[in-house]
Amino acid sequence: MSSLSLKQKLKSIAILTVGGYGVFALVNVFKCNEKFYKQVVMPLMHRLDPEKAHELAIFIAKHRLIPKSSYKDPAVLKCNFFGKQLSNPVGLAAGFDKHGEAIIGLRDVGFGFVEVGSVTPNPQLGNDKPRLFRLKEDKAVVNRYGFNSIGHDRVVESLDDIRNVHHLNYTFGVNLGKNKSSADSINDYVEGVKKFAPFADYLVINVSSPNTPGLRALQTKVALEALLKAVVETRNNLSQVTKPYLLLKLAPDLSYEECKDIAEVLKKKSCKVDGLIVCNSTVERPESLQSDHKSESGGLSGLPLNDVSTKMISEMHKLTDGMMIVGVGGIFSGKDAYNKIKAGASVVQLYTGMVYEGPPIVTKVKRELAELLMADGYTNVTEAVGKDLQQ
Ligand SMILES: Cc1cc2nc3c(=O)[nH]c(=O)nc-3n(C[C@H](O)[C@H](O)[C@H](O)COP(=O)(O)O)c2cc1C
Ligand SMILES: *[C@@H]1O[C@H](CO)[C@@H](O)[C@H](O)[C@H]1NC(C)=O
Ligand SMILES: *[C@@H]1O[C@H](CO)[C@@H](O)[C@H](O)[C@H]1NC(C)=O
Ligand SMILES: *[C@@H]1O[C@H](CO)[C@@H](O)[C@H](O)[C@H]1NC(C)=O
Ligand SMILES: *[C@@H]1O[C@H](CO)[C@@H](O)[C@H](O)[C@H]1NC(C)=O
Ligand SMILES: *[C@@H]1O[C@H](CO)[C@@H](O)[C@H](O)[C@H]1NC(C)=O
Ligand SMILES: CC(=O)N[C@H]1CO[C@H](CO)[C@@H](O)[C@@H]1O
Repeated sequence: MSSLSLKQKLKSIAILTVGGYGVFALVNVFKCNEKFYKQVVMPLMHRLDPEKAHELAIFIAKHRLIPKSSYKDPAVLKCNFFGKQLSNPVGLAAGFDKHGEAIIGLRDVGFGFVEVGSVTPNPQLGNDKPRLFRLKEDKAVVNRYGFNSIGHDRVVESLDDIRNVHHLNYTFGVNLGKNKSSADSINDYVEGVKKFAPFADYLVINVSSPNTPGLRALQTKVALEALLKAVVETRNNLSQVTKPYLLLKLAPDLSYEECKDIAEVLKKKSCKVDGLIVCNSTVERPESLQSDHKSESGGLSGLPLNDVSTKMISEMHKLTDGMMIVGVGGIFSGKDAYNKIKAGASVVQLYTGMVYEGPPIVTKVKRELAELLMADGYTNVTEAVGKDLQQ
């Protein structure tokens, strides 16, 4: 070494350093390193237009270019999801894999289950671009995609392939939408139940707030009853042995009175769905928002939704006497997931967290959740469900 000139020394140090960083970077990508994604990969993704970044993420997941997570789900994360056992309770929320293209890749990332959709009966383009905005300072996203969908038939083809060619033994649901121009929205959901029943473990229909003062109470209740009756009867009439479960997804913009009305309707035998998803994105804009894009119209998701969602979960848990709840809204950490579970959620989902931290967020949430459960002396997730409400 001593015979090398100073220039040569500096050069080799430079090569080692740069080369070292390169190798380090590669290893980290392949290990799904959390910090590396958060600090390097995702900021690079964020130089892209948000919708382009979403397309790229789908492409990567579809072609299984993300290596399988090496994290092995510990026993404490095992949970029961309508009789099926999940290896962990952290699912992917609707809106990411809208067309059911990337389920296997998303399983590799470590999600316990995936929700495809929303899928509309006929293909539709959705709203004009731009329609997706990052609110970076708020760790939030505003979207007004307007339910762009390739339509039932093409998504059915893809799911049929996954179940009957790949024989995938993995839990996924389909979120059913309605065509924008549809005159009969009940029929759109009924069609969805029939089309996706052979493939999906569960199906989701949604209730957003009409957001029209005076149009509340009675009309909401009557309309909801008609919708639920139709989908529940359609599901019950299916001839297949294992029928899909039905979940109702609620908007956080519903008032407490509206939530009470919904809970009342859900008690009727003819309207009995199997669970709730709490909650969808919000049309509200909290005062706390800092980002430039805060006034864009559309649904707001991410951190600002976290507490709103957790509060709504505990309200619905109480109002429905402990109906099964999928908790979603602003989950970025194991603690966020744990809070929702203690508020009454049996499993959770996330979406926006992945926009900011990439796929490693799944392992992070799972690892932290497992630590919190064990620290509190639980042997599995199910034992902690609703614990905050029993004290
Ligand atoms: C870009 C984007 C698209 C979405 N599309 C749908 C959708 O098609 N159907 C649906 O039910 N929810 C949709 N959602 C709502 C999410 O499923 C979820 O309820 C909401 O984002 C709150 O979770 P989060 O804060 O973890 O993102 C979408 C959310 C985002 C960010
Ligand atoms: C979780 O624990 C409870 C009680 O300890 C037990 O009854 C249940 O079967 C366990 N669930 C799973 C999925 O292991
Ligand atoms: C599917 O996987 C579960 C565990 O996740 C297992 O208990 C079950 O036997 C599997 N079913 C089939 C048909 O392989
Ligand atoms: C879907 O949209 C079309 C028009 O885009 C509408 O006519 C139809 O009623 C909707 N429902 C179904 C089930 O096709
Ligand atoms: C379900 O089956 C019953 C009995 O065959 C029938 O009367 C009813 O119309 C069916 N409902 C739906 C929504 O298919
Ligand atoms: C969710 O909320 C948005 C607005 O925040 C609304 O446009 C949409 O219809 C709701 N439902 C679903 C299934 O996304
Ligand atoms: C995807 C979808 O069909 N969303 C619907 C949710 O429910 C409201 C009404 O409550 C509809 O306006 C949305 O189109």
